[in-house]
Amino acid sequence: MTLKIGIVCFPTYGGSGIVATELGRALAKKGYEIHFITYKQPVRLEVFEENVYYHEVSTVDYPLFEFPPYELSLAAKMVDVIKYEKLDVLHVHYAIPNAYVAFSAKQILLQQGIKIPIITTLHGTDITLVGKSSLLKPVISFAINQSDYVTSVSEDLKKETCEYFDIKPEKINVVPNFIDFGEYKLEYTEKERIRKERLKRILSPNGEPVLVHISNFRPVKRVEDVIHVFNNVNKELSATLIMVGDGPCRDETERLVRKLNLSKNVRFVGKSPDVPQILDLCDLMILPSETESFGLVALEAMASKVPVISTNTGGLPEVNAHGKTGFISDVGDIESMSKNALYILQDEQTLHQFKENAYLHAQSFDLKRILPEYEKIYCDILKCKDYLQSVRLK
Ligand code: GMT
Repeated sequence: MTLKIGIVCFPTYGGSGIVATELGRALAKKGYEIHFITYKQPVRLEVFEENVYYHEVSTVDYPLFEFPPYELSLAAKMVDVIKYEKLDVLHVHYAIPNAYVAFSAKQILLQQGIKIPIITTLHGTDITLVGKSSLLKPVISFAINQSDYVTSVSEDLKKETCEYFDIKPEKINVVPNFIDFGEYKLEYTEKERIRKERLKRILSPNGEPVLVHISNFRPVKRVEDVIHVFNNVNKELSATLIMVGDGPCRDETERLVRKLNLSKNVRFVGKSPDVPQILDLCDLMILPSETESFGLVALEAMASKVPVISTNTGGLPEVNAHGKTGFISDVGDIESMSKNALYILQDEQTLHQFKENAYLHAQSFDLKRILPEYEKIYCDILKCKDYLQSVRLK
């Protein structure tokens, strides 16, 4: 039996899209037939991959519409793909608007005698920021409650969701984000080793530590805190900082770097598809987010043996083990983050120990361990009496 799974996500650089895409690709490698439904080719998806299909949502343009009705187009595409491709299950990532739209599609299909279970994965800002608008609250509560199965990427996000919305804890199951260790290469051919050493020399000609921050440069990431922490570190020991990503706070951050006279030490590289390659050159990540339901970049860093200085907000303490894989501090506590960064970087042995700890801890989030959890959810949901008809034997 080949299960046909529809995956709906945001296709851009955000963490939820990355998790959804990596999940789909991993399932496809195991033989599941995966149908992505999004408005753009997901960033980490190749144009052609075995068992993977991509269905683009295009919006309706008409002079009357000041805002193209995206939700309508998405619902129409879901209905069309589920029917035509005979999907068994639809997995939507990010509650807004995907969970609500999936519910509408499900109702439309029910009228036509087609039953499709909906799984919703909550990622973070869909609950902690956007979802907390009092206007949206009843719609989000409804959409989550109507999903046949709900997962959240951390215990903290589950707690927040249940506290704020009208949702019972037993409705939500925590399935943490994962890392595909196959992508994080720590062994090199001679040629790759020479290339890495050459790049490392460019970034730190005198063996200076290389710090890194990766985000979408939104206010929630508190990117200016990264610069202040780096400034304090750099006063004690000369260092380099790589800023990866782009977003609304980038300009003001670049101005701050100039003001603090740090331009020679800080490199803004913009959005990059080469995150593992960049992390491979780094010694320490700084993630001072205001809120972070999981912190996928922290996990990506740890998988590359990069310890993490982060805040203690949201799901970050579930990922970054204090005193072991890095340190966690209160939001905005620049002094504590700077002190902790300097502690890790104080000598080679301490840094080495934190790097090894980070790598070991990241392995508990290995794709090999998390993928079966999702597979079990798909199988459990399709074995429900109500859905038996929609499981086809091939
Ligand atoms: O805000 C972002 O960084 C993007 C956002 C998203 O949904 O794409 O990220 C959220 O989902 C990620 C994947 O599950 C989590 O790792 C991030 O922690 C979470 N972001 C926040 O909670 C701010």
